[in-house]
Amino acid sequence: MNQGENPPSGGGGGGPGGAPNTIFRAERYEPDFDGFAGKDLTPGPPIENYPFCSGDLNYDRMVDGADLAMILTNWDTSNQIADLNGDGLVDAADLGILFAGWGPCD
Ligand SMILES: [Ca+2]
Ligand SMILES: [Ca+2]
Repeated sequence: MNQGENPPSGGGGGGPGGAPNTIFRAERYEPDFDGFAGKDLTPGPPIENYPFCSGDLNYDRMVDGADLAMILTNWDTSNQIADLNGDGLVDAADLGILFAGWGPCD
C-alpha cells in the first residue's frame, strides 16, 4: 500500500480482509478546508523515530558530521530541526547532546 491509496475495505482488527494492526484510519482534508484557515501547514520533523537515536538529526541512524553540520548551520536559531533539547535555541547544549550520541545508533 502506498501513500494516497485507499485502505482495503474490512481491514484492521483481524476481521475479513485484514490482519490485526496493519493499518489505521486517518481523515484527509483538502488544503482549503476551513479548519486550516490561518494555520501553518508546514510539515515538521517526525513525531517519533523508533528506536529513538539522540543526536541523529537527519534520521540516517548515524550521529556524525552531517548532523554536526546541521547544528552549526542552525546555530543560534530556533530551528526545531536542530534544537535537540527543545528549549527553543540551537546552542552548545544541543551540541553536547549530539556529541554524547556520536556514532552509530543502537
Ligand atoms: Ca545522522
Ligand atoms: Ca536547544
